[in-house]
Amino acid sequence: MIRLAETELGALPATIAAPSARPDGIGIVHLGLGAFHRAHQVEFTDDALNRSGAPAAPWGVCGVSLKTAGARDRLAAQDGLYTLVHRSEQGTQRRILGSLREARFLGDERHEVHARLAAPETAIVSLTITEKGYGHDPATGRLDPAHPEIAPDLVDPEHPRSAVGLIVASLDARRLSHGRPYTVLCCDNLPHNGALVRGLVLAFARRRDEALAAWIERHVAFPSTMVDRIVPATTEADIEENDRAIGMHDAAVVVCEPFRQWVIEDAFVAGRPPWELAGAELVSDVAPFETMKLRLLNGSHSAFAYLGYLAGHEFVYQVAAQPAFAAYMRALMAEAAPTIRVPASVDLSAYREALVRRFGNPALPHRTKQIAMDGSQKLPQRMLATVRENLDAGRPVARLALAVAAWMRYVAGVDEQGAPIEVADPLKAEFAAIAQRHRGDPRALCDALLALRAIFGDDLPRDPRFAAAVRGWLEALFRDGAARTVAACNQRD
Ligand code: NAI
Ligand code: CS2
Repeated sequence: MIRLAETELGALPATIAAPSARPDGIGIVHLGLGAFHRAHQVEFTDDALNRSGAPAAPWGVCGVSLKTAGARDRLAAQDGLYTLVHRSEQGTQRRILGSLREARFLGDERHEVHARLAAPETAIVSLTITEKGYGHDPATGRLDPAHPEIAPDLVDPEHPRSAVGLIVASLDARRLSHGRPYTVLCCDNLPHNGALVRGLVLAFARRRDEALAAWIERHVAFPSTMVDRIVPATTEADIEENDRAIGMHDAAVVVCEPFRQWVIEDAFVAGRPPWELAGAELVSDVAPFETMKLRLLNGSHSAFAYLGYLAGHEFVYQVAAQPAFAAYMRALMAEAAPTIRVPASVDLSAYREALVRRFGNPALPHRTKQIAMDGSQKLPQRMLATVRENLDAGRPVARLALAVAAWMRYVAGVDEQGAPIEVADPLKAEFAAIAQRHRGDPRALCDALLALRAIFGDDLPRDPRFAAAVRGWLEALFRDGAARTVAACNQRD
């Protein structure tokens, strides 16, 4: 079978949309060449350039993987081209995206990556490196100088391996050469993600050189964003199915839901593509949108991941199809809703119902296990911030506490059939040691996990309402299982 490449575009079936944009120059370096970036930002860029009437404008993307060579290898062999597949009950749509012009791997192309980051034409450095990729303390948002990815970069800042180290090194090179800054655009599911990354970059820079930190503070922009589109990991079956549909081999296909949203703080120091032409919302304050999405969508997603996995459901749509779980999701969102400053443009109840439908999309198998990853990095913004605000206001936290207890039951590492759970998390070794120490004693297990300051801070373990609620649910999960515990929770007022 021929391989997808620039030279093969003419051989695509008429039903497959060829790239609507093919930028001539590179203006964006993206760190974290994963599925989400390629299903979201790249599609927005293709559409923006196409609708601007300048499909070749120099807003091409150089995608960089910091960790593994796989994505680079797959994409470089296809001139950066790949298929984006929208799947829903209404059907499947495919298109080839064209804005990704280069794929690099830091591990064996350090010089090329650094040259791109230092190039005056590079106006934006965007990121999707997952919540765990920033070397920060999730409970405080501050840089963790002892973090395994940050500490070596502080010792050897000329050869950074972390994203933060790489950004600081390239900004220093720009300061000392042509002096042109760029905009740092975080597209990860983190709270106030622009301000958070700004704080990390400045903290790292200050440890190197106060003058460098001052320059970054004065010249570099870090707009916040809210990003939204459900993009499961690509499977072998997805690749085979797509190859049959496009009549050629595409090793880099990405599958997603049709829905997409991107809300961006409009603060750029060196220009940006006209993303508003593709439906992106350029605003002065992203916070209401971000809080709404992180607490309602991602909060429910994580609750469904842990409770659904424990109840034996491999995919999110299977969990959403259970009336008791759908009822629980609605109640969980109702518990979080009072903490949300609803954006003027949003009908919150319609937004919440749309989330239930999106989770229920049977054409998009999204593994509960994938979402269950990195809970230590996700719980603070998805659940614990909501818990704090409700506790302060004397509002209920029962549904949130059940979701936290389900995370505890999951990281204890053994499922309801006694089979081991493959816990993926930077703190998994600590979880395993705690679970071993407190096997058979859910209350002690709960207290030991609550004592993890990097997740729960100093306040939540000491809050008797929260601690008692989580302890109670964890005991119920071990005694009755997830399905019956969710049903019992729904009986609560
Ligand atoms: P993915 O697994 O396809 O890609 C993750 C990328 O991050 C890979 O390039 C990987 O090498 C890199 N990475 C992982 N750990 C890293 C580290 N410590 N330092 C540097 N790079 C690291 O995942 P996907 O789907 O692209 O998601 C990535 C992030 O995008 C999520 O964590 C989330 O913040 C955001 N996102 C994802 C959505 C989705 O539905 N997949 C939707 C909205 C946001
Ligand atoms: C998911 C998100 O894996 C996860 O943690 O909750 O990636 C989710 O799919 C997106 O945020 C949807 O926009």
